[in-house]
Amino acid sequence: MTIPEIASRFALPGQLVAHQEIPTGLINTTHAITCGKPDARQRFVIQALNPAVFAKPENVMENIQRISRHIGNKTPSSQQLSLVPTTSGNDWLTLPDGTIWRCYPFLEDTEYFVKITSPDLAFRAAAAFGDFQAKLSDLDPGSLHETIPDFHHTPAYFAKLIAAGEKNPASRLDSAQPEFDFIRSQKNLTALLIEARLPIRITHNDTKISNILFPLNPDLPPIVIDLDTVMPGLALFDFGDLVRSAAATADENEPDPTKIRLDPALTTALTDGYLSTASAFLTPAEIDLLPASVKVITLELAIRFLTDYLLGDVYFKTQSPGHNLLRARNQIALLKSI
Ligand code: GN1
Ligand code: MG
Repeated sequence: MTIPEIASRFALPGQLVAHQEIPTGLINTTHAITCGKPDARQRFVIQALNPAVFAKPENVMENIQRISRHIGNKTPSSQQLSLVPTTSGNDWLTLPDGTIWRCYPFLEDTEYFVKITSPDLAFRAAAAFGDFQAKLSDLDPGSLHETIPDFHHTPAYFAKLIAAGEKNPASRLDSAQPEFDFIRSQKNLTALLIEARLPIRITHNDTKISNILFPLNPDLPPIVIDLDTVMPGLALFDFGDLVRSAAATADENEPDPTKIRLDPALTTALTDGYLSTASAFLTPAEIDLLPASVKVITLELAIRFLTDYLLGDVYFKTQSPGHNLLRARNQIALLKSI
């Protein structure tokens, strides 16, 4: 189906006049669409869930529906993502081949960052993710589907990397031997969070900094987006992933890994911001492990990128054959700087 055909299945205000792919995210396919009369143009985002990543995409959508309603009872609708229904009144569109599309209003007058430079912005971003967890802290984690089993099970990713190294299906191990050996030496770190017996909460699970939209009007609160992986998890998965992405001096795709390290001032601002909204529900054990979580999740991403490189780039979208290896090198450089 073409994008205009898919767009026509959603309850949009008027004819589609333009559409354009937005090349963000490493997983889903996203298009911005414009519709309506010339004097009342409105933009929307339509997105297809990646079937290779989400085995049961309807479970992803059920989770999003449940948490959006829960948060919606506590938040003005302009400050959260709310699904645009289909013409038959469903919250998402299922095509005959099983592909699921969803539609959101385009959040205008906002900006996002792949790298944050001001401590003030870092504080606001972290407070937004803490607030997101806080708003979901009175919803039973058991009421959500685990849409990607073991999504932040770092030891399981480690085991997959070792298996990929042994099989070496794309014959790429030679070109990644130092990275592979370094990660292998970090085995003990992989189990640190999983074995700490921390409480299961509802967490975002993909708190990289580009998953926050900042309204240009600084009086409005930041908006947390990309709810695909919201499911039961550990609070520290979110904190660790946030700091590794927001306090790094360069982003995941930086061509020169020597430019990447963790910025201490940004790390402090992120910690203070997160605690400003999350300290009300975090346990002392969770607070103690905040710094360690940054290491674990950085290592986890290094493992995931390197595994995908060894498997021949089957998971993350890449722009060149060495892209996942570069991403792994960047996460390793970041880990070494912590
Ligand atoms: C993926 O597609 P995106 O960029 O939202 C991945 C995250 C990684 C991230 C790294 C479902 O997220 O876990 O941290 O790439 N999402 C999934 O950039 O695997
Ligand atoms: Mg995501």
